[in-house]
Amino acid sequence: MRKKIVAGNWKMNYDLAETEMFLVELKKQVFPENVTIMIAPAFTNLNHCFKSLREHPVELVAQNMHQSEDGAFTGEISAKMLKSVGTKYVILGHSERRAFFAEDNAILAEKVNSAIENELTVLFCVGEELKDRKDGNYFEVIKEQLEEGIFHVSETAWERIIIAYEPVWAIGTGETATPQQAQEMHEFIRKTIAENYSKTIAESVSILYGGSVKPDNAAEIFGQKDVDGGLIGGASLNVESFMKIVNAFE
Ligand code: G2H
Repeated sequence: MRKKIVAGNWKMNYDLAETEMFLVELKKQVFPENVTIMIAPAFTNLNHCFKSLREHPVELVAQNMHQSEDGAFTGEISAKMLKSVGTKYVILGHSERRAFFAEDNAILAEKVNSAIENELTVLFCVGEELKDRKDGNYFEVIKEQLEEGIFHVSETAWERIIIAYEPVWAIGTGETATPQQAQEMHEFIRKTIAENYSKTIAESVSILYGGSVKPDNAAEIFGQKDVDGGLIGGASLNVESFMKIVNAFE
């Protein structure tokens, strides 16, 4: 049985006081047992969240990390540092990192290695741009991102990998992929993993959908056969809407 996951990607939102307000509300909630709930606050608030959520079934995710263990990389954060403050997961390859911070597949492959070596679980994002969707070459784009960014890892490393399909044209735009478009791509991703590794690995990997998931569209998207949950941006910043999404599984 694949894990069902709902992860909130806070992006560059919420300072410490705002984070604390969110946590106070979040800790009042009843969490379903069949869903793994994750939040990805800013680096500066990870340790506070870790201490605050110790007794609660909410996993902590970092939004990025540097590929090196340590050294002269001013302003960067390593996998080891993330682990030391209670973080178990890291988002790598988010389209905003690819677009605004020039993270290419080669850098992402190195980041994946460092995360796995440090026993973090990677939420590896892939997604095509609107032009690719319109040109009809979106499967090729996703295949290349997988091949160059993550298909170098060993079979055993797949225990620490989650894939997030986030079509760039649906991120923060209010435009969501249809459930059929999401299912079609998730099925393709699973098939591609099976071809490069094995059917067993492909069947065990959770593949999340991301891109304008909201309380009113989550159930239909999560109801697709190969969709195992969501990576949620805007709608995860409010506890009520986040919990509606968490509870959207059948
Ligand atoms: C996609 C998603 C979260 P949103 O970036 O990763 O954001 O739900 O705001 O489109």
